Amino acid sequence: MSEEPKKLHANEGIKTRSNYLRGTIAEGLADLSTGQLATDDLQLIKFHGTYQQDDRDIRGERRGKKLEKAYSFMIRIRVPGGVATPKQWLETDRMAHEYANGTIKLTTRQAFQFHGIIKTNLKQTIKEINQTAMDTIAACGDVNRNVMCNPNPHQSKFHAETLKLSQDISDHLTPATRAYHEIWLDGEKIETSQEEIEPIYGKTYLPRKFKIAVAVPPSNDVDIHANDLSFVAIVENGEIVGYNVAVGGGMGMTHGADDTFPRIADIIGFCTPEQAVDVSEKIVMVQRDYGNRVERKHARLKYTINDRSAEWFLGKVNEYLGYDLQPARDYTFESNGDRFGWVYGADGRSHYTLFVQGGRVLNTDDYKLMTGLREIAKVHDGDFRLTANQNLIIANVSAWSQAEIERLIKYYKMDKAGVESGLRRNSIACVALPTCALALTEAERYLPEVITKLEVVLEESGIRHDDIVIRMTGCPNGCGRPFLAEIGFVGRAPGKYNVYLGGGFAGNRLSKLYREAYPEDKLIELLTPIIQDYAKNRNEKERFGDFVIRAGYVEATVNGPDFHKNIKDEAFA
Ligand code: SRM
Ligand code: SF4
Repeated sequence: MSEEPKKLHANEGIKTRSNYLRGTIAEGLADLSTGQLATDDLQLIKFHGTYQQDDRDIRGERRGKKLEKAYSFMIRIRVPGGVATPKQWLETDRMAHEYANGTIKLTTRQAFQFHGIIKTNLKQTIKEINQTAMDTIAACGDVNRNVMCNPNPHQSKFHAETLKLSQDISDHLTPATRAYHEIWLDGEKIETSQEEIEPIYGKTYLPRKFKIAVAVPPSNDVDIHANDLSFVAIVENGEIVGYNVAVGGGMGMTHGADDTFPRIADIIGFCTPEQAVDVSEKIVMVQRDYGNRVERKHARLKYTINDRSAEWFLGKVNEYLGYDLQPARDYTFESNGDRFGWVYGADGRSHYTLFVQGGRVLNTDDYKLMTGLREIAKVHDGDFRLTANQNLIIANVSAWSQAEIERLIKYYKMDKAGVESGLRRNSIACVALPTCALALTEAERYLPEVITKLEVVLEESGIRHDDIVIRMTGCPNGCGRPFLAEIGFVGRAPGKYNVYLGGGFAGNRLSKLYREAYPEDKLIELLTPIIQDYAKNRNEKERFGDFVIRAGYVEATVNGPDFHKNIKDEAFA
């Protein structure tokens, strides 16, 4: 007897019925009786770059008063390759105050996020974002997202080329539906009888989100191993001769479900610069056709490849391309962090990388970061570049404006940001509470405090200024890429974190679970002896992530499926 076909995930039905992502979003926006949208539309609005959320800090209080949750919306603004003009910065700042909660979040994928936008302001905000030549389409949803690009300010020649590639890929893979323009920009409505065609995606788009990055070695700041697809620039004789193609990286997993895991990407070949957009299209199409549409937790490209093999995947990609990818070429990554302070480009322009704690741009009583950046944007004639580590580069500063920008950086104390330690400068925290619906613990609001306490230990151990990559997320979805950090804290339950150690400094090795559901007030006590041991017994230039493996704190993780396997534990079982 033949097996019953498995039932597709409910989201597949929502996409199919949505008439190319329209659903009843427009009607929902017009309904003033509630601050929320219809259930199916909550999945569809993600493709338009927005999420419905509620303020979790006051959820209990409102429940007690029998009030509707405090609904609001998060908007993710696509910033192609992470490059924004000073005018776009000023407009983003304005909208953050006029419509959102007065802050801008610089995300781990080089985008801006607004939080706290009420439904009645949602359309106007998205409209105004588009008026600034930025948009929100496909910032989320089962499609290709914002394509990341190494911001590389000091090698402007390579940057121009890789930025163009990331923009070309992004444009090529943007959904073709007119729904976005109709709903948010009052675009002309296409008759429903007139079938729209999505040439790349088809009616049901992809099984799951899809992420692409372009890296320029030796920097792996875009963390290629967290992406479905990456292009790694290969430079020979001062020219980019092509790109290695990496597939099947990803972070998200579910606690207690060992068949979900983070995974390092496989390098499957090399393509010329002219082939790269085509390669991205065909890889997306293979995933469209072979990705799992039954189990959403198993739907990312990493599982498609892991379930079948990288060789099988390469065969399919070559088949879809109609030609073969060439063998991969050699390259080396040195780090996945940012390089702070001033660097001077060959073209006479200078660039300042500013540490932004948790990527949150706001004013506090003693640090007026938001005002400072606004003042800089008013006099800046270059651009701003968002890094994949939630930091900001004031890039392409001309010789005549450099003195003034330097003065503003000092006046607003931005030169003091991150100077406390190499740990802080290499930190990432995801948003988590109070806006993220999936957060089990704090992250952005808590990691700075943990780092401050660890800085005392680092100081006493004499390694305060050594670079160590530390990342915290409020759940195992991994938005801050914690499984690629040397120290990773991942929310497990309120007040409890899983502690992971041993990620590679260049983002090329996953970490391993060291302690499960560890109480937050014991984290410093847990890490203190390890930091002291590292300071005392490390080899010359040995990184923290390498040391904890050599010293036997954790086993090295080879790749995704063995992420949950601790050979040590087995030996003692
Ligand atoms: Fe993420 C979902 C925030 C980068 C893996 N992510 C979410 C949502 C939308 C929660 C939700 O679904 O309700 C979070 C919104 C929180 C809020 O209140 O703003 C959220 N993700 C973020 C950001 C803002 C974190 C940050 O602090 O910077 C990052 C926005 C990036 C962007 O501009 O597009 C962000 N998310 C990532 C990354 C890192 C990356 O891509 O380099 C990952 C891990 C890489 C990966 O995809 O494997 C990531 N986010 C997820 C997942 C798990 C996906 C999976 O395969 O299992 C979810 C949950 C989901 O998709 O169901 C998720
Ligand atoms: Fe939310 Fe989890 Fe992502 Fe943090 S890692 S932003 S808690 S989904």
